[in-house]
Amino acid sequence: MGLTMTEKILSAHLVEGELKRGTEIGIRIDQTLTQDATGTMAYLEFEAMGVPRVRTERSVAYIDHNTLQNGFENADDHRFIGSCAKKHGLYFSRPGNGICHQVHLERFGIPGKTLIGSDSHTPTGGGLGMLAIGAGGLDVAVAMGGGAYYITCPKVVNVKLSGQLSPWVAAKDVILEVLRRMSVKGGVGKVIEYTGEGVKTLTVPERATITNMGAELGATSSIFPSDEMTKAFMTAQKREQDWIPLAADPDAEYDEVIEIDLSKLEPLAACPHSPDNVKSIAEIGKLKIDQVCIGSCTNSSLLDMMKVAHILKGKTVHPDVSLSIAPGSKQVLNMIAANGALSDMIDAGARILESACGPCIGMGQSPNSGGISLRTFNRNFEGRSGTKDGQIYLVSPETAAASALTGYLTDPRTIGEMPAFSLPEVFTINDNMVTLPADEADMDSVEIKLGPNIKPYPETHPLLETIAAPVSLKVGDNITTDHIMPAGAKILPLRSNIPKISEHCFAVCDESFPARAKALGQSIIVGGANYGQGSSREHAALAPLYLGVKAVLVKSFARIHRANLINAGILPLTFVNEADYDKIAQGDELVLEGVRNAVAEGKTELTVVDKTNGAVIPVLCELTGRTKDIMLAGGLLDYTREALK
Ligand code: MIC
Ligand code: SF4
Repeated sequence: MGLTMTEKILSAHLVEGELKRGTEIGIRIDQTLTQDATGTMAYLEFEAMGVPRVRTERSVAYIDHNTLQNGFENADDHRFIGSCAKKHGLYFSRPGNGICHQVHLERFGIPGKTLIGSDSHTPTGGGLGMLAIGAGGLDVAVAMGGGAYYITCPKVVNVKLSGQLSPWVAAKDVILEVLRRMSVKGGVGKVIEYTGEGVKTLTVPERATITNMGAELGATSSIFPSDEMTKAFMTAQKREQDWIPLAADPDAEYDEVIEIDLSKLEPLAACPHSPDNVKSIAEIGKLKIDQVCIGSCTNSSLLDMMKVAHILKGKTVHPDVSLSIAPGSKQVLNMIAANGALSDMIDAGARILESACGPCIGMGQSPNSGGISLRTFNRNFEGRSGTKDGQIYLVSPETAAASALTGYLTDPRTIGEMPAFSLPEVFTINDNMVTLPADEADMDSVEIKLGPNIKPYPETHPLLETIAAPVSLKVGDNITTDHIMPAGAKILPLRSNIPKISEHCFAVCDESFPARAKALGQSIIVGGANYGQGSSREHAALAPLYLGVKAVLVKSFARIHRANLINAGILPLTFVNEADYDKIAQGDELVLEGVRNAVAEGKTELTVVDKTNGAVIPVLCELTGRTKDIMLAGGLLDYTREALK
């Protein structure tokens, strides 16, 4: 039987387990990336492990999320991360150099390699034929130290592309179509592999738009073949020596097959408040808009910017619309500055932002009250824009630019003929904003620079004999990490300070939660399906840990968040019968008798007794050998410390 691309990369990197779907495997990690909003914690954790130098082939620390510097906090984080990178052997991409995923694609990604990143959109690297996976900071810290990364051996879905996109229909519309078909839960436990004749019509940055938003499917990763198109991209980045071919065997076996004829697609939009709430522009009809934001790791490549500039050239942004544009990297910004495209954008009235995440994570450009905002980003969760009642639609750069001119959601196919756009033969290369690590001989003299807002990892505790605690919060389905631990300009600067940031935990759902949980001392959270979807932020586990949450009982979990809970020593439980969710109310006293023993003995079916109403509820606690030991130890940090002794 032939192999899928995923199986080829996994088998070349397998260090533990067998490639049997659904079982836990450990893989060797070639590259890691971090960004600043998760990076401070990741480097505190790395330091706590006591490994002097990273043991990967390449590890890069990026600064791209917290670049507002609305106080000393972010600048302190940047300085801390820079000093860690220098000392411990990492490349350091300074603020201004661009969004981690865009820069990694341009300058560091290599087909056939494994990459994990402390950011859920790390699968962007799949556009180059990497197996790139988003993970919690602590998992990345362990991988930097040379440890394996553990995942459930994924199912593999084949998305077969045929045909070619029509003019003004974009890669974004492809992934929105996949989201429409599969939903935000459809990718859990799966890698999405793109094959078929249509693949060769898509450039690497277009492929990267598609793999980037595979995160919104809940998928472990998404991957494209490495072919002549990949080679051309890497040659244009002067990295042809790193290119290798990669393709699935013709007789590879897939768990699911989805067929998409690119020529049949039309411009689409994800409507509020979920990336899978997808409709065609025609279906949505005439929608007056207030704001357009172009950029983010999904759609900020050179070609995206060239298309936007072409649409805006010689025109003026509609008087009722604010248009902001953030090119994805210094390379992109440099090139559009040199070829005049930037000037066309400025001329039309676009507000040019620095090459960073910016509005995507609520760092500025929040829309007006109830404002309708079109964004080329990947997430439109409620409140994420910084305006609680903001209505965010996710669209392609082409749709965004056309709409910015008319003031209405506009099908870009109505704006006239599309000229041919192609990638340059050579990109402008200047890596002067990437600082190299100190030589091994000099590393001892590098001082780690902390700041007053950088607080240590919260206190952990080995798993209790019995958990007896009230339900401090009950929430519904599809709770995102933006609900659990919101970001944005006010809260993001607190990422290095768990006691402070925990005061905002669940602020979107219930502002009284942090004080209540703290007063209770110990408690349990109850939730619905797909709990913890979205970001890789381990803060969504560390803040509950700090607030005394001992277990989270839900209908189902999103992959990265479940791993983060285990890493933080919080017990992840799922209902055996989903209907039992209705038997528990907020405030009920729950008891898990003898839970430590049961976990130690490898029991997966446990019982929760609701002391308030007498209900006896069977729950699943699926921990394998390694995750079981992590749980017993009180989390991955304690477990790793023990293992390194
Ligand atoms: C996001 O898009 O939500 C983020 C901010 O990039 C996060 C990481 C974080 O919360 O720091 C992600 O996607 O993992
Ligand atoms: Fe940054 Fe947004 Fe991409 Fe997250 S999704 S890495 S916040 S640009």
